[in-house]
Amino acid sequence: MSQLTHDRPPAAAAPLEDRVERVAAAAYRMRHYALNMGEVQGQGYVGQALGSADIMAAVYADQLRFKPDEPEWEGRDRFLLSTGHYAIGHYAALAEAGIVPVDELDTYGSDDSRLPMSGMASYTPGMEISGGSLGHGLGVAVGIALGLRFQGSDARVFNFLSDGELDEGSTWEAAMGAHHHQLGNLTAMVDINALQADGKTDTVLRTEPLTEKWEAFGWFTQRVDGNDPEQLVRAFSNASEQASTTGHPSMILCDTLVGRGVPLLENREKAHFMRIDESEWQICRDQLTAGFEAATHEGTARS
Ligand SMILES: Cc1ncc(C[n+]2csc(CCOP(=O)(O)OP(=O)(O)O)c2C)c(N)n1
Ligand SMILES: [Mg+2]
Repeated sequence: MSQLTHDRPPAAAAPLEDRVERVAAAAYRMRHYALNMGEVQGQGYVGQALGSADIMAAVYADQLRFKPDEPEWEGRDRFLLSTGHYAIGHYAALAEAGIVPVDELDTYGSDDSRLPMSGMASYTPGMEISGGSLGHGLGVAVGIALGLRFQGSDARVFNFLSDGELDEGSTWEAAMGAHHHQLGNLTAMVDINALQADGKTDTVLRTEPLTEKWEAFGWFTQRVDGNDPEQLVRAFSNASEQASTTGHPSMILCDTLVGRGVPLLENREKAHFMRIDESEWQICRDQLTAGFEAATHEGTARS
């Protein structure tokens, strides 16, 4: 069982460096979980899970209020995964959070598993929406954030989007709605991995300049290295501070690297859906561990 059993956000009381360390350690474990799940099927959206692990770790280990034994607790903050294909990364976060048992990850993608390859709300505890049809998450998030406000709840809504979802008009309609209704209880993150199913984002549909666009839509917007736990933790703190002072919805644009943490996978040509040889999984795990240990050692040597 992880230590993330909180009905108060852990960010509230801890010094910045403790928060960063906790997020980095959670992301490291989550990357291992994702590799283990990928190995069960021999393939999958492993690159996205590795690339977005720091973002999801920052949400689950630093921001979210939830009760692991009571996933539908009314006072919980809502985490909405717009992108059903990122479910493998979300399952890793749910395991780290103690909402899904770590042992259950072995059933990933199998018949009768609660962990199907695309995220589905009716199967998995802690999965708020079924996000297979891209471009709907932010609209649902706006509705939930509005509903919570009508109910007088102080729960927050977090929506995780991919950069491919910015091709969808529905995302921008929702963006306008969030600003119109001054949804300060809504924070969205985009995993800008510069990749989509059909190729690189800038060759499919150019969406830049993103900071300017989100600002023009009335959102408090920050752009960070989405693989840097410290930048993420600081951005989430700024977001909640802004929300309470201005009431604006918050956008955190996160530049990430597909496969992050496993050099063997970081520059794969076919990165959207990866097939990984039987012999490569252990190499992936070893590379992940070596990278994390080197970074931890560097941190210790510096301090
Ligand atoms: C509305 C909709 N259109 C198309 C798809 C098919 N599809 C599944 S994943 C994907 C790529 C979307 O971009 P992104 O999420 O950025 O891809 P990734 O970074 O994971 O490669 C597409 C087009 C879908 N699931 N829903
Ligand atoms: Mg993408």
